Amino acid sequence: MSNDNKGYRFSFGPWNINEGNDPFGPTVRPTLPFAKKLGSYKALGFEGVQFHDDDAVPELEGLSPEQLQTKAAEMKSVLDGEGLVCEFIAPRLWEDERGIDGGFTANDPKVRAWAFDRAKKCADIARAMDTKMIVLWLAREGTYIREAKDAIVANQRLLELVNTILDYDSEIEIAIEPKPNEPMDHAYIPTIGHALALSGMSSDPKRVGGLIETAHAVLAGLDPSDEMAFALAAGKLLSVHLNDQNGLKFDQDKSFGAANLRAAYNQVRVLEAANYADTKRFIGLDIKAMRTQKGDCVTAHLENSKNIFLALVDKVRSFDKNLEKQLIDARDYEALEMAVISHILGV
Ligand code: XUL
Ligand code: MN
Repeated sequence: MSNDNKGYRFSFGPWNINEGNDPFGPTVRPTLPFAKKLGSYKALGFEGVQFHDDDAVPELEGLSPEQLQTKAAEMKSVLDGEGLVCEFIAPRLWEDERGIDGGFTANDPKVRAWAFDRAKKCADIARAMDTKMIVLWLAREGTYIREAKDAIVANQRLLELVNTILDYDSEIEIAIEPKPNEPMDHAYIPTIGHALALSGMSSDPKRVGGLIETAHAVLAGLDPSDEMAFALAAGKLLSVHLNDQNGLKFDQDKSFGAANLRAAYNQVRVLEAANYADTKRFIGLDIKAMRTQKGDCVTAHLENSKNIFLALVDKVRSFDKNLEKQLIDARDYEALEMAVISHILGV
């Protein structure tokens, strides 16, 4: 496979080079130093690094604002040295003990104050690392039982969060990454429809959009390409997390196209139809290596997913558009379906 990225820019997060632990078993691979992970990006044809706030500035909680700036600037020069850019910063509240029942929607006002403050720190880190984008994956902002929180108030608090970030930094843009469940029974803002409704209610809707993850859409029982289309129609698809998901179970983060190649084709198709590559926004991956995979620096899942994406770009571009039009005009969707499948299979 060549290194031609066909006009697209690719990113992944350092957590995608993982140690293989899951809820039923410990790590099976060593934890790599961050520098070693960064070293693999260019070699694999990736240019963007997705960061949680504490990936960018480890142990940020104890730092003064000046120290935070210095550490973020240091990470920025490390990226510069590697020829990489930061795609986004995402607040990681869910690993802190204070965030045990969520942060922004926590019932405890002290916890909410901490969470809102952390979102502002994210904006500071984003500015120092030369990105405009904050990603909100709302991990524990939901409930295990409905009676635990006031859902109306919780949604209002999420709106307050969005407005707080927008006010704090007049250049920042917010990409909400919806997910319907896990770790919670039900999460608030489960779909892109919810995310864009929140955007519409915000003080500056132009700066609030979505990041759509394939697996999250499938977990919501929705088609990822249609979720992307909804955001694209509003001009609000700020990024994607391509991966795959085999039905309704835990969030699998499989390689792109590995569970449903036709759905993967359709995600590429909608991105191509919107000329997403021309926006220079990233094709982000969010993929776990299989626990069974041997080796220290396990990256095949990332390379494979990018190659599958690029192969599907070729498939989308080479599909016979005249035939497509004829079959649509004739309303012969049986023939259209067979034409698509034959094309994907190469037969
Ligand atoms: C969780 C998930 C996160 C976000 C970043 O399901 O997808 O890794 O993408 O916080
Ligand atoms: Mn994700």
